[in-house]
Amino acid sequence: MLIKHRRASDIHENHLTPESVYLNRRALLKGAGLAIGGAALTACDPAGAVDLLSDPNADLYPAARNEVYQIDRPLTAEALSTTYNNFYEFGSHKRIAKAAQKLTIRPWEIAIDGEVEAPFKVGFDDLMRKVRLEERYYRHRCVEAWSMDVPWTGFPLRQLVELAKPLSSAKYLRMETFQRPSEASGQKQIWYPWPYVEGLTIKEATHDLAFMVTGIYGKPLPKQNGAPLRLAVPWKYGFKSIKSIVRFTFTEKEPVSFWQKVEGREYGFWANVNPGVDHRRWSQATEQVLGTQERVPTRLFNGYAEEIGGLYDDVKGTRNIFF
Ligand SMILES: Nc1nc2c(c(=O)[nH]1)N[C@H]1C(S)=C(S)[C@@H](COP(=O)(O)O)O[C@H]1N2
Ligand SMILES: [Mo]
Repeated sequence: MLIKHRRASDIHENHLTPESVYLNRRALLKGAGLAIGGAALTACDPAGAVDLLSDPNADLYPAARNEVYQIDRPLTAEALSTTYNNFYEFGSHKRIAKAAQKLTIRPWEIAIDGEVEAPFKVGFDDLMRKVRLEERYYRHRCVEAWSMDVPWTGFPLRQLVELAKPLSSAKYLRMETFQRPSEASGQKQIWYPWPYVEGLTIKEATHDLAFMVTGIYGKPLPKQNGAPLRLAVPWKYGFKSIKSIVRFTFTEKEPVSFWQKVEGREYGFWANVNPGVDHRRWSQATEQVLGTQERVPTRLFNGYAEEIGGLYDDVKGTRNIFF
């Protein structure tokens, strides 16, 4: 019986968690709390830890790490990145981890449609057998001027684009989150334009950095971080990294995102990180590193300028890619 109560963290933590995480966590637990954007942060245990023994994809974790993606800062403590979340479907504040446990993630059907050879639906667990998982350490920069450093597990979005077989008319990929106000009380706030929508150009979606995330810290993704499937586009502000995706639609026209609809003067389609372009209400020059007392300079494309290379050569000059 005891084994049933083992948490994913008990099983994997000792051999998986890099030392930096422990150090960071210890530092975090020592300090009573810290202020970020006015909110007090206190340390707590990872919420909604996934029970690996009952997860149908447990055999896929931990995935081999892709060493190409390095970060020059310690990883953010798991206890912090799984309890300090933006997920407006569960409330417009950071403490949504508990409320997010209401989300039903099995079964989870994903629709692929629009400008494709033939639209289809695929269950998340079936999709997991069609892709190759790997682990990547990525920086994450929220538009609110805080950042974290996360070991994601997932697969390049390009693999999903290839499965979808888009037509040459497909210029953009529109992604959509679930719409279930009975599970996600934030969706009862009818002044928000639910469901959450995000979009990328096909060129961006097939860039190696664009990553579909299914896990974190070597385990399946907790609900509050966007289970079962979310995006990570680390050179863009965090709101582009849409969570709990149920639909991928290939389009000719540029999709309009959730945040563009909420406040089009503050949130544009591109949202590429640039310390030299301020938000309408605050500076983007520096960022508060979650779990530390440090404010550090923000970097162009969040430090991914080299990887981005000539990705925007054809749009530069015609569009402001930093909005
Ligand atoms: N569906 C959905 N996706 C979302 C959000 C959201 O509110 N709803 N918030 C975004 C923002 S602003 C950020 S910073 C990241 C936060 O991801 P995390 O909670 O895993 O750190 O998710 C992004 N994806
Ligand atoms: Mo964000």
